[in-house]
Amino acid sequence: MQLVLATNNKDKIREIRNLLDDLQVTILTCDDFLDFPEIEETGTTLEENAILKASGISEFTGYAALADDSGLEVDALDGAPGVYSSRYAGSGCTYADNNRRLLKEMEGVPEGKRGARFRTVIAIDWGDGEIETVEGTVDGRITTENRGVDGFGYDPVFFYEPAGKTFAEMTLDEKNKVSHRGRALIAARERIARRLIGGIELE
Ligand code: ITT
Repeated sequence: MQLVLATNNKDKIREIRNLLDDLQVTILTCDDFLDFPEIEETGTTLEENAILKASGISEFTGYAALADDSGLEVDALDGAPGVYSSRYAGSGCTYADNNRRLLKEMEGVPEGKRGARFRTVIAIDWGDGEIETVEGTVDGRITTENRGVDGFGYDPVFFYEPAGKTFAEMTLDEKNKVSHRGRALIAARERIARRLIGGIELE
């Protein structure tokens, strides 16, 4: 089975590859195609955007495609940045710009009110008219400063209580075991396994 990862985000590709590594599936990425398109995220929910990306790339490549749309939902900001997480500080902004804006918006918010969650919706367009979606979330809280250098995006400001660390202070394996994307991918693995002819052994 061939499965195209419908994303141009190298950080996501690294995490998704790591989690689907042991499946008998050939993972293709944007690097395997000429003029791999950037699908416009015009939806108003993570689910709509995940489906838009999976379907757009499945149509472009002719293969099954898996897309992830993720966002950070901060309680004190009524769920923002949410579906707009990648461009919170404006179009063309960097991860650092987004974190700077978030920490600014959260200035003065007391410790007990800094709750947040990462949410991922994964859509798989099987290329035969069927589309499936699965979801994963993880709860944490927003720090008052950047901590750690690993991971990407909002990882340096997302404190994960059970580990006593931010996601950027955790290794990729530690993060993948508990993260929104990790949890969504465990569900996605099941769907992929069901499609594999003859089935496979899952851990
Ligand atoms: P694609 O659409 O090409 O997949 P993207 O970066 O635009 O890549 P999203 O639309 O899902 O991805 O945007 C989500 C943003 O949320 C992303 O740019 C990061 O800033 C942040 N984000 C997503 N997953 C994250 C993670 O595991 N840790 C920290 N931040 C994350």
